[in-house]
Amino acid sequence: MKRRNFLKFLGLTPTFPLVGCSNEQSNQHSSSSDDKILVNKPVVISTWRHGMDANKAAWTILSNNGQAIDAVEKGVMVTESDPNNSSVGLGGLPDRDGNVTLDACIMNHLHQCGSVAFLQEIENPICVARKVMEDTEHVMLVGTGAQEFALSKGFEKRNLLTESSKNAWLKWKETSEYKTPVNIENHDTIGMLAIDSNGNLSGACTTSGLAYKMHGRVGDSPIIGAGLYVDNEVGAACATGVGEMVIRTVGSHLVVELMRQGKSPEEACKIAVERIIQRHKNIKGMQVGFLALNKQGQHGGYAIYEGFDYAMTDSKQEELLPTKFFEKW
Ligand code: SD4
Repeated sequence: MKRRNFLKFLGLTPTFPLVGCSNEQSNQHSSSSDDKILVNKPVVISTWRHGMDANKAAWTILSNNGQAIDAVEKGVMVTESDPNNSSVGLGGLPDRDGNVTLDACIMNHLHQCGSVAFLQEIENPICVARKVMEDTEHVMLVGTGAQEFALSKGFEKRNLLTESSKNAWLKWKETSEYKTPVNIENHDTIGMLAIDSNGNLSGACTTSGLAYKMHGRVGDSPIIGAGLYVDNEVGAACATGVGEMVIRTVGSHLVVELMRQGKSPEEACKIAVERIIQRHKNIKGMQVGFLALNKQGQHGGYAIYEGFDYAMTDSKQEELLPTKFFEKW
């Protein structure tokens, strides 16, 4: 008797069994009856404390047998539309010239993806990214082209600079001193990963990027493989933090490929963080965190610095989990 069937026979249906034990299992299609027994699903995870509210919207869909792609889109929209979040969508801190410019991408279980970058005056860039994925033959639209596309799809222009983000920018302008603002205290990008009741994975990532960045700067968040990557045979990963460091190491793709080789989500994220540290000379004070979710519904994260939490919701719990971090400075 196969080990899986033996455990089933004993009535032991461990949540995360046999993960990474063999290619045979990780390559199985989600509809196999064995997977249905072994996989913890649905599950949704997302970056930072604001992920708790975003997860609630995603869970409404997942708990009603909805699709992961709908869950991640609706989930991160909550954060995009929250004026109190200063690094995503409405109320996001602007670039050094006072423009709020947004980056977002989405990827589904069919390996389809869509992305927008340097998009202005559209409150929910994730929905535009989904339209790029579904209604065009392209993956990525940027700047005015992305905005024209959004308007053609019925999205409306809106001023995304709130009183408070405008005041913060005006205060910053008094010194105009540019320090990479993403340090261990200041993170807001939302990345969300979900596995639905059919065992299909999807992910979404959306941000207004680094505050007071150069006009035209694009980070990792809209770049498939950097800020987000999904491979429905293996798992999904997303990143938060200083995007340049994530782009240089194609971080989320690296995490997924490490899970393909049998690493757990947390181990994969840890190795990706170590790669970033190895490849950069001076990263003191600069945070990067990864989250990962595998095909069995296991999840984990890892960051350069302490303080990176993630929201996790499954049928048993709704909680904010701390990640481990690099300790060997
Ligand atoms: C960026 N990765 O634009 C984003 C910023 C971020 O938490 O994640 N902030 O580089």
